[in-house]
Amino acid sequence: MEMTLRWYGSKYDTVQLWQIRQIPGVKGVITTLYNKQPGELWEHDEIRALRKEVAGDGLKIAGIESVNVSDAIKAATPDRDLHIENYIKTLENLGKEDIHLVCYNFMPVFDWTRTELARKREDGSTVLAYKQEAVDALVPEKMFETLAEDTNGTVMPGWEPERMGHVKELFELYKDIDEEKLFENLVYFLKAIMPVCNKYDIKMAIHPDDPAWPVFGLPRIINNEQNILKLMNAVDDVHNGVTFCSGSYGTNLENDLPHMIRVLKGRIHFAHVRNLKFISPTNFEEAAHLSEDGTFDMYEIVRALYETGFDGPIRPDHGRMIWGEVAMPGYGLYDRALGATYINGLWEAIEKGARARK
Ligand code: DNO
Repeated sequence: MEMTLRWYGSKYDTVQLWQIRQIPGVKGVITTLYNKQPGELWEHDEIRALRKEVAGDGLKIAGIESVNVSDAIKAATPDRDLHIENYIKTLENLGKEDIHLVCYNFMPVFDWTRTELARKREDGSTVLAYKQEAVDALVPEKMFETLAEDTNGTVMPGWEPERMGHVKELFELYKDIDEEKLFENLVYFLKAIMPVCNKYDIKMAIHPDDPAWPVFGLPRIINNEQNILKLMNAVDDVHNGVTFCSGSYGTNLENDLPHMIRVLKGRIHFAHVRNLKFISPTNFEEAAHLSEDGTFDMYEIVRALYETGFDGPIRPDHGRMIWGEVAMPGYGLYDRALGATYINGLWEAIEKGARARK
């Protein structure tokens, strides 16, 4: 595996590249052109400039998270083919800059959903949290208003004001789209981009739906073992792969995470490793990465990745806000650095243990 940290770019992130470089074992970042709207073309020179900036601090771009897929593609509106054409050109431009991993999601309207951005824990740290009753009591257009105060002045991924100003219209697009139709649209998109992915060896890694059940009545299709395997089989090409996000698949306690990693062997191109603590099956908060702080056995998750030969980028995910840091909720420096260090420790122990037993 290759340890990385997500970085939103110098205009948007409170964390600097030089700080990332000082985290033991981190040699690359997962980044994006954060100013781009879904459906827009990423020009070659913009990607080149980003690569050079990252290289200037001694790091590499280990992958892109995300090249967002537009609602036109997800809902198959008349603009779909134009947006796919832009997506293909974007992939080509990424390939020319030697970038071979792209994370994306296929969630309608909203990317990840949380109902609190700063729930206080016993030790005084704050974390992202989700409570189904809070979602049920909200109209979708109001979700962002209720959270706005806690974003610490940052733009959160997937919650861009440009899109969130049009939530009602976005909902309209999906009024006739059920799970089956959404799945068909995803397959249409993947089949269209596979030739360019093959040409430049770009691994597409779909991010699971978070939480892994329908929110505000919108369909969800990447949420469990059966559905992700269905997608792997529908487009049976290694470039159609998975971002294994323990914190997203893990929202559904019926998902057996180490088992899912094993059945997805060879198709996991990117891993997000984080822990959750459940108060009830539909009320959870994000914990420190350490197993004992949450519900998941992080050792078993990392062991499954190791034993299936996972060799792609991995990153700690949403961190707690600790030590007085003011940053994008979930994306501060301190707790993610602790997470990276912990995962590195698990990996080294598992690897050396396996070698010693040979
Ligand atoms: C949130 C992230 C998501 C993820 C996208 C991938 O913190 O996990 O925004 O990056 O869903 O496209």
